[in-house]
Amino acid sequence: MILNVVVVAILFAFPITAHRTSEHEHRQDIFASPPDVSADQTWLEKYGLQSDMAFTGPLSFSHLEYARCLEDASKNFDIAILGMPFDTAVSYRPGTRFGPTGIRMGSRRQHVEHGYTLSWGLSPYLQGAKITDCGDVPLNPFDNAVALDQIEVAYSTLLQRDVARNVTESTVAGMRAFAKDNKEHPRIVTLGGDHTIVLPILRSLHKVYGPISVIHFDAHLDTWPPNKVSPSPQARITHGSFFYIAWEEGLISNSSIHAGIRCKMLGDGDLENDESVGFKVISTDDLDDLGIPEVIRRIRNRIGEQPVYLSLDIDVIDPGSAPATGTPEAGGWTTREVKRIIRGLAGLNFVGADIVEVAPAYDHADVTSIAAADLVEDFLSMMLSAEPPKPRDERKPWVDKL
Ligand SMILES: [Mn+2]
Repeated sequence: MILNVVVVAILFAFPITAHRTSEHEHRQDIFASPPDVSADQTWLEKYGLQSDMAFTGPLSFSHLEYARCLEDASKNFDIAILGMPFDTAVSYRPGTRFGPTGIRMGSRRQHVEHGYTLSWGLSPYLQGAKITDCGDVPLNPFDNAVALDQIEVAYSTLLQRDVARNVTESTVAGMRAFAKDNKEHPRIVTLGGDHTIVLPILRSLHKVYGPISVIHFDAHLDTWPPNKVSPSPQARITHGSFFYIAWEEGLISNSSIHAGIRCKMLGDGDLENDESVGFKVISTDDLDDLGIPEVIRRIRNRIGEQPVYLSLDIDVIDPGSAPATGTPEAGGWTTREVKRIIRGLAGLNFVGADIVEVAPAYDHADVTSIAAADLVEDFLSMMLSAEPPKPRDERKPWVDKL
């Protein structure tokens, strides 16, 4: 009995990557087999298949199925995880080309059979949706014009793939009502990459959905008009100007919203410009003054029933909790606060999401990568829930029996 308890405790601490498939059902727990020194057996005979553990094996997000979806048209899914290793349009520290790999490293303790949380009351992996890690898009690191085209072509390629599930069994209303072709398209959660990658993503989404709203978590506005002395058209497009360009191109509707803004600006003119390209601002301090429920209410009210894209720059979080980013700003939100706001957005009509600006070289003990991976798991729950989870005390009231 005591041995069983110990074994269960060890397995809980070190979950083995064994998916519930017929092949994997035969995998054995290496901790569960008592040693038998007399038997002349192979590993397979004695311990079973060579299972991957949380800290071993090939690197895919949350140990999900990994596929090269761009080249294999037979791969379909409801939600794709897709890496965009791009960092050649930043104004300060580079390094987000390592973001997708860093976030996958941060997700190693996440697992399809360990996805249930108290805060959501569900596991995103058990909602009937097929979620696949589609790998990284090989992007040209020397020519931004080519790289941005590669991002758009890759995104559009996956966006046109058939969804995997029977949509009538969906836990959320299908997005087909918003698509110009009245067809349900898969959704993509992109791992950046610097924030510039959102421009070609919005171009791709526009072809399917037309103009969409954006919920933008960031310390910075990212709506700055392009530098007028730029020597080339390509140099207009940076991680600080891409939303301005998106507005110029008519990709976003005038009902977008920032959350977590606290950067230094030139002055009020920056905010007037920001509003003129379709954004409202929730500042970092607003969270203290208004509280989380009111921040959630304002975002939901702004977006309403429209199709919406979520873009989260990891620098919205305080650099103390997420130091590995290119342009850190002191005094940000905590990871917990951001997670609570994300939960409050479930049920909006999300057509896609990203997390960007993770530059793992500036990290300490994977702090930022772990936060980013955890937020991506929240994105999955958010996209697969018809409404925000009820407070835990409502789901299971506290009963004090003492
Ligand atoms: Mn940004």
